[in-house]
Amino acid sequence: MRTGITLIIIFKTLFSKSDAGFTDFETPSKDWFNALFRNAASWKLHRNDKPSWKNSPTLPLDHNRGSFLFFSTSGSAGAVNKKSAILESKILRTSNRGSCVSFWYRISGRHAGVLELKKVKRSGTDLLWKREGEQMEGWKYVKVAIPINPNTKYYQLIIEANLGSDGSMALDDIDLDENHSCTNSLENGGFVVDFENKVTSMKNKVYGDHFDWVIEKATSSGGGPPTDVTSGIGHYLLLKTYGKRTGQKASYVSNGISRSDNGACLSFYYFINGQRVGKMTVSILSKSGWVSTAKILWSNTGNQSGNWKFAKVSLPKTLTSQSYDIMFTGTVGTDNSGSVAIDDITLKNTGVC
Ligand SMILES: [Ca+2]
Ligand SMILES: [Ca+2]
Ligand SMILES: [Ca+2]
Repeated sequence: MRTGITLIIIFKTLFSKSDAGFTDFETPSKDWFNALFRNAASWKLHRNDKPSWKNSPTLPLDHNRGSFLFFSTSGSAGAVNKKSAILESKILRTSNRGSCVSFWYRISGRHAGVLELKKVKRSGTDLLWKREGEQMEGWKYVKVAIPINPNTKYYQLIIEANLGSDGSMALDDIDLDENHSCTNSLENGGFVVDFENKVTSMKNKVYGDHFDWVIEKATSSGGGPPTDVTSGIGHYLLLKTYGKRTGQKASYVSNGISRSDNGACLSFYYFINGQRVGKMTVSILSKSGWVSTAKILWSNTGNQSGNWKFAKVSLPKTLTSQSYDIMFTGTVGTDNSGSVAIDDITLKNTGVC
């Protein structure tokens, strides 16, 4: 009897959720449930090891392990006609240290629809994150800070899929930290700058340029991109070219990054919209604070499509052998009616890309 209990405990330790707040859908979730609303469909659990799913070209592969949640209105995978599915968390308690949720998602199909993360509380519902339409291939990772609201003691999170005419969505590995805010610090002095909180790793250059970049909230009327990268509804860094003269520059620079013996990897999203709107460059100052050591590693000019694009730049170890800076510089072109923006800058200071 005792052995039986011990075995159950060991089994539970090994195979149930070992991390508090982490749900990989390999075992029944204790934290997340299908919401039973009228007119709502359910997220379905799929396992890749079932033969019926294995050969289906339409199904995404689990990014990590065997099971994930899947929702589709079309084809063999769906067999439902309802257009929306809502996954809801257990009841959560507001922490004065903040909370953070991350998960992997995949949106497939040309008219896939909208996937949203919302906070539901007594006084109403807040939209925290949103993705719409076809996404690039593969699973994507997102990390979202849950805003602290001292007037809200309890709340729930929901992940809501509203499908379009043709597409599917999938979810896996939801990590919910109820007692810590999202950290934007990475190993060895690396960082993430998403412009959603006070930026501490980078700043506007004060000397040697002509004006400053500004942090703006995504709106459809503000002249910048209508969405940001972090959440779709957050903030980005914008180069306001209106009223500026051709050739004027604004630089945004890091605060001094620790040396790395293996180089580093910088990635970011950029948005350049308009003809001849200007130029954007990324430089490394191989001696922190010394502009004379600047070397341009990446550059791009106007005539872009007006979509967010991803860029990745390797910083070779020859340039990171002492404390260094990275610097984004925007230069105004002959047409100052377009826009240039940056979001989700990630510096991994442990090796090249
Ligand atoms: Ca999984
Ligand atoms: Ca400046
Ligand atoms: Ca952002």
